[in-house]
Amino acid sequence: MLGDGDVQRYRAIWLSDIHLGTRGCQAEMLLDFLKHTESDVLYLVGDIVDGWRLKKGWYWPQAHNDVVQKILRRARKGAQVFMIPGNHDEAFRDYIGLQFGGVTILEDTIHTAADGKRYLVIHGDQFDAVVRYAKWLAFVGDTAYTFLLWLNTLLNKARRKLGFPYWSLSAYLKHKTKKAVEFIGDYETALTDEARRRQVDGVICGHIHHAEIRDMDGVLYVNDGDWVESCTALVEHSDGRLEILRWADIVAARRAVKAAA
Ligand SMILES: [Mn+2]
Repeated sequence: MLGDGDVQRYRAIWLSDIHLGTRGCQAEMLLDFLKHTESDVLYLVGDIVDGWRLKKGWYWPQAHNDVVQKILRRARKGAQVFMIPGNHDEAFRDYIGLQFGGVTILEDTIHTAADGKRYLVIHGDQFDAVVRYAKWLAFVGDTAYTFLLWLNTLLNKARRKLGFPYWSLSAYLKHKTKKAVEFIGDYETALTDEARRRQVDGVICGHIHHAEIRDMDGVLYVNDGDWVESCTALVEHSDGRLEILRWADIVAARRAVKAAA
């Protein structure tokens, strides 16, 4: 259990689908995560900044700036920081191999864990075309989805005022949709097929806003989730063990302990 001032150290951290520049971005929750964690390596696995949304209108509150500053500070303090662009921040794909403020931009990369296991780290949108329910995916980023995220933010503002913990409306709805569930399955297959092709032990990706660690016939499928719906991060412990942190649950547990004290 993390107290207010505690910082947990990990070998590596993966964050993706933060969507800075959108109203759906749970930046406050992410700032809390960044305050309480450290790592030797930090992977930003795509859709960190939402270029699509920013093109339509500038939305950049202080908290979004703070996220960028906190990440750059990690790079200055000696953490290895890699950014792997996604489809919403594909403008960065023009700068593959370059370094900005200590952040190295890569198309994709291989992470070697402490236990020797090798993982392909990639955003995942590259596989949209081979996935049957790509239509559902196109939904991510469009008006209806943006509306849903807005509703989610509003709902959680009200919940917070009433003392309830964060709860993702959009993640809940996604699980209720049969097509969405089928799509997730196809996406997992496409990504683990690519891991097999590259002869690695697993794949670490993002893109579909659904955190998961699953063994797919001997190849590990890992998705670090997102910071617009579920507020999840992937971490590697010192022994190579991978774990998904659901930060809203961690914040709620911390508040409960504080309230009981
Ligand atoms: Mn994406």
